[in-house]
Amino acid sequence: MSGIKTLGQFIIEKQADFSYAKGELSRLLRDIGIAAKIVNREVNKAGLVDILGDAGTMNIQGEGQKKLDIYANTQFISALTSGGECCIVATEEEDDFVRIESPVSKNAKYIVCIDPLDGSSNIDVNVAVGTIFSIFRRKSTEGTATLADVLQKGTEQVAAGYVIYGSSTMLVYTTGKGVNGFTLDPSIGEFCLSHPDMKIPQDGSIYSINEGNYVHFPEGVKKYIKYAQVHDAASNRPYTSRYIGSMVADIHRNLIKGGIYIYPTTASSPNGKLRLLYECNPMAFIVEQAGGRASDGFNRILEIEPNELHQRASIFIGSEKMVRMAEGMMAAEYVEKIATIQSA
Ligand code: P6P
Repeated sequence: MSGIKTLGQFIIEKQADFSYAKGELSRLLRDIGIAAKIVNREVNKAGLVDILGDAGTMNIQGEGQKKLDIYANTQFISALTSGGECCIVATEEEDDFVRIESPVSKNAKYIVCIDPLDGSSNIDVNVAVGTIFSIFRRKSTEGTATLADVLQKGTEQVAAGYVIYGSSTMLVYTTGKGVNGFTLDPSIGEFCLSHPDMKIPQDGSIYSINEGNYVHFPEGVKKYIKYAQVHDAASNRPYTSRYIGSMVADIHRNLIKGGIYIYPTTASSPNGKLRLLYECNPMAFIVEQAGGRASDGFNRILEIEPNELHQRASIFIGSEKMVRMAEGMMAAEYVEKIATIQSA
């Protein structure tokens, strides 16, 4: 395997970057990689085995769960349990956090927040889906970890990553020292370094948003969409609209090509749709580490104080110049609202 660097080799090599590291985080990332390979196998067989379609259950969000949602959730919890480095898993598919209690997890010090299979509405139509994970070190030092160990700001993450099950399967992660991408080579069953030191272009010409919700968008978002559609060759406009319906796939494309992904407040999601702990925070950590920007339109995502497990947030994430432009239009709307109130 000359010239190939596997995920495992890379993790061990980078472990030296952390003086405190005794291998626990390395083993935790290994465990996630193992579960991702198992989920990938089922995603790739979907359609051939009875893994498509609805599970007939709802998650706490009131969303219908797909069979593959449940399968992926089970695989990641199982891998994290047998790996012994994780004491709590907070997952989109469980109402409450899952405390990992096994003889090997007795001194586990990591918390994993995860969306086991994001974009699962796309599974039945063979469109890319993904896994998103966020890793914290528990803050409590005695007894068993509690909800307070889970509800940490995004700035406290020690690692974050996603897996995209697309034309190829990739695992992209950061531990706060840049972003690296690994492509699964099925012939050897290993994730191999394929995208070292990923950097998002500072500007771009792709915008990703579900324009079907246009009438319910904040005025600042409406203004940004109209700005994106103006013909102005000097600024590469009109931009291209690309919306896959899988956050992982849309953000992965924007990470490579440049672009902005926006999920603002809408009538059906007055606090935004995406979940702070296991969607917004990890993707914000990754994009910031790649040189991009992520906010809720006003505040840095990573600085938002979580109050509950499945807390939602608006998200504007991607190329720094594009996010700043959209934030400027959100701020202008806010200033206009204040002026209107004051002049009333
Ligand atoms: P809508 C998938 O359910 C998800 O959480 C993201 O992956 C995706 O970008 C978004 O929701 C799609 O939501 O309301 O546009 O269908």
